Amino acid sequence: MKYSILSKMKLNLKALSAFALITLSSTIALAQDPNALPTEPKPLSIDFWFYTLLLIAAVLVFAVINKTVKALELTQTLNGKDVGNKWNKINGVIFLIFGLGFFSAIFWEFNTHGRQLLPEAASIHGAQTDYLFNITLIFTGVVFVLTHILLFFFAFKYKGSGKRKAFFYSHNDKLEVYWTLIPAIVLAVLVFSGWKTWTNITTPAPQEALQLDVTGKQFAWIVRYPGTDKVLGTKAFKLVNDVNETGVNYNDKNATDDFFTREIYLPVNRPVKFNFGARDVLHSAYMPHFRAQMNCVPGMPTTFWFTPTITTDEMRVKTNDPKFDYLLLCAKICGTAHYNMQVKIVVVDDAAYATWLATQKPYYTEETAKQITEAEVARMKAEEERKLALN
Ligand SMILES: [Cu+2]
Repeated sequence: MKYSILSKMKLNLKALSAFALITLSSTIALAQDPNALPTEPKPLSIDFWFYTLLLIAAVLVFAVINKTVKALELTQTLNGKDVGNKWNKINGVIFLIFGLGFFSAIFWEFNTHGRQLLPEAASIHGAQTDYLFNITLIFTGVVFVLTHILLFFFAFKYKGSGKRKAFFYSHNDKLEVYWTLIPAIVLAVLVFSGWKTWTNITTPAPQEALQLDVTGKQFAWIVRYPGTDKVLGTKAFKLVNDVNETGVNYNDKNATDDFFTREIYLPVNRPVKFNFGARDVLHSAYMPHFRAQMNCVPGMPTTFWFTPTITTDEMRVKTNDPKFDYLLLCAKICGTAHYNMQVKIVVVDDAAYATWLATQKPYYTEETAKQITEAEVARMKAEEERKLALN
């Protein structure tokens, strides 16, 4: 008897050591800096061993408590006491405490991080989508709170007891009709209003809309405005070179007055249509304050239009933040400097927009034309060399 327990313990000890060795060695391997030179192993920090020992200690303490309780219960059962009801009471109380903690955490989350939400939508359709979001949140929020109160409170109130017997209730047709029909109607209303709003947002842009060409590249946005003719010149990917970054076709007379900007200026209360493109990989033009987002796909033009309703100055007052600025960001993880792909958007009144517009100069001049031709020659030469090398 003694021998067998001892050998079993030894076996367990061996298994435990093997497990610890595998776990620790693989964790150590993962914890190393992949860029570090192999000759200079990174010293392990004290934190690693501290937390590993803490974890082992916690597991052991838990195991000891578990075994002690089991032994106590066994003696109680042997003495003829019913142990089951005691645990039902404890579990019921734990449910109640957990439920209260759960709701407190939700309240904390809303209160703390709710303040970091976006300010009011600065576009017409943005207000509509926000309204949809709020309606959905109210419906689902009420259901969420009610069902969770019932879940935690009922688990406490109707915990197992020797005095009560469960009531057998097979089914109720009326009840089933109610709890199928009511959610079905509510969801149908939500889906229908969502579909209607989306159809509204994605209608073709009005004729008079300001047209902008926005191209994503690793890692910047290239913004082109139509010049005084208000028509963007065409572009073709075959014309892309180091100078003509988006491949604008300058033989098209609509292109010669186009200009590029580092900041997007938009006149308030006028529709603006964005023509999106990408030079290399997928990007996503994200303008959170206008509730606008559209993927920018290489080789596939995409568009989105909206009408800004609040100028930058007005928003600075509303948000009580004198440094507030609207932004165009990239919402697709497109590479190492993805986080830095941003352009400031300035929404101004008509007069300020006209003043800004008057200061912009067409990109295409004699000088740039020369540069584009030179870059094109260089590109073709490089292409020839590449073909020769392949042959
Ligand atoms: Cu990007």
